[in-house]
Amino acid sequence: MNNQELAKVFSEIAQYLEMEEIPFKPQAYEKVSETLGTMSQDISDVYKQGGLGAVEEIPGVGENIAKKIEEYLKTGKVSLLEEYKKKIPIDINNLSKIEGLGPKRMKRLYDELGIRTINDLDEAIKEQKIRDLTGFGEKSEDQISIALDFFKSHHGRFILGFAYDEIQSLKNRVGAIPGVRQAEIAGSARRMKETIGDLDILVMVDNAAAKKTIDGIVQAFSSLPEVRHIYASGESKVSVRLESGYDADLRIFKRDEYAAGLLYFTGSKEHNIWLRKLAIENGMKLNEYGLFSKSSQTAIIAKTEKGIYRQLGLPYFPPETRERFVSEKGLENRERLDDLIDYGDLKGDLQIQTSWSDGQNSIEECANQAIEMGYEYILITDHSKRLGVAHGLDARRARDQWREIDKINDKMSREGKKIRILKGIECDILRDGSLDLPDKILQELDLVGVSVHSYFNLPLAEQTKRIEKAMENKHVDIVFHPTARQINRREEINLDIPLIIKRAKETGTALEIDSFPDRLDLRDDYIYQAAKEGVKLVIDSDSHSIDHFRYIRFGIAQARRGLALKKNVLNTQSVDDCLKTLQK
Ligand code: DGT
Ligand code: CA
Ligand code: CA
Ligand code: ZN
Repeated sequence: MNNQELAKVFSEIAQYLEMEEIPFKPQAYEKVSETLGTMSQDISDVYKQGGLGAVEEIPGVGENIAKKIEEYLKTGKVSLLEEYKKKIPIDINNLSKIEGLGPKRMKRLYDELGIRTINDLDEAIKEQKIRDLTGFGEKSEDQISIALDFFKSHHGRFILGFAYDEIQSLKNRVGAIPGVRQAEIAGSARRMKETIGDLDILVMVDNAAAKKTIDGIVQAFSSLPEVRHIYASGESKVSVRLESGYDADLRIFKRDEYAAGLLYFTGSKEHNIWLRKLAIENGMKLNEYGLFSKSSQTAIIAKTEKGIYRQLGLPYFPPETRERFVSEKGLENRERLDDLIDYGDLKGDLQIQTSWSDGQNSIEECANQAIEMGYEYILITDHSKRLGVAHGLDARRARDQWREIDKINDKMSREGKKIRILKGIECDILRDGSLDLPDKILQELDLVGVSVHSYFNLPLAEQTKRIEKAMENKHVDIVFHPTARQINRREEINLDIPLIIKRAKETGTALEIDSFPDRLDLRDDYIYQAAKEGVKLVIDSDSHSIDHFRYIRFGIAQARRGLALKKNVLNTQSVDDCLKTLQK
């Protein structure tokens, strides 16, 4: 997959253009970068199958950008970027991950202090050099310093959702290597953690597999085009750096050992330690090669993960839940496993942006995509007017949109398509907790979602009050991405979470689990608390393109990690029930 690399290239070009203060173009490049970064089809396949013409079909891609894509696919480089890199040689890729450090500021830091890298930035902060630049000051220096600490502590972990397609295709390639009976992803990726440190791949071979077969698998894996560098290669394992930038460990197990290997390398480490302790307490021994009885140190007594759990007197823990079950005490939650929300339980998606604001597709295209997903309904939630950059809707355009939705609903039902398009909004919560659109608009909508897109740094009491006030509005049904974090980029806003959960319950407001891979907001611990309190939850994709609908998987995984039950999640219900329970 070249998509992620190419997305990075265009994002860097966008930032260079902005440094040069070239109007409009930066936004165009940034948009294409986002599209490439999240589209499901491999860009090199698009080009191979349909040439430049097909590339130009991609939303936002004109002739000029298409040619640059072609140049990259042919040469691995885009000359415009190479020229910029010579002129302004800074590590944009990392520096731009520092919240608050936009292109113009990066350029000034380079021009005036010679800052090219994260290390340079670190030193400049330690020497308190940044505060003396005009337009920066002590407060800016502090903010950059905090953002830098955040960057350092999260650096090196990859967002699972953005790497997922590549991981699946790698798994399939490994599965096709001769002698491989089965290949599976283990580790944090199997637990569907938000981010992964490295990738763990497990391979099963026959019990009788010869050393030659196993060596052949190690060899074949090491020479896959996805592998850039081999760190270490042993008898039945190999560690590599992948082209996409992260590391992968491959391990090979014989059929009889495989279940214990899978259990061990799925983790979490704490889960493993607990299981090993339970085994010892029950006179057994558990390691990555098997569960052994006391009487015989050689006979493996369980050949599936389920079997191992059963021997230990435990229910089967789906991988997503294994971080939450790490001691006897956790077992008070064991009956929640029976009713856990599952992939495929959702009947509708409740956060979809269309081309009416900053989405890429029309309402009708989104409705058709919803049918593909097997949904019965979707809620259209374009942004409200305060988000000028997103062309948010004012009252007049909201009304225009409702007429359009009515028309498309009619058209689709005439065509025999079973989907209901609901009228919604993603309305900005203003600084004081009031809303960006008047009640007389909100009351006309099927469902109203509200969210924070500004003033991220308010103190705890003020920020909490702000959300509370929004929830108290009788038209507000859902709080979207309640903590407003962006993984690897921005911390959560300051919120008194227990109080928000309590007030959500009292006001009958639902909290969202936003599935977009770099949001996953609420996070699992908050989902756990909210679900236990019986707060209404919804899971949706926050799609800005029909290519994003598939991200719903990560929101469902997040909900499972928080032990949310099907009944906690209201868009598992049919459209009428869902509306009845969600509307205040
Ligand atoms: P990551 O890679 O940081 O996202 O997280 P994991 O969980 O994938 O961790 P990783 O790749 O270091 O190891 C994979 C699994 O192997 C881990 O989830 C549990 C198991 N494991 C690794 N080291 C230990 C250990 O020292 N003790 C035990 N009991 N299990 C371990
Ligand atoms: Ca790992
Ligand atoms: Ca590993
Ligand atoms: Zn948006």
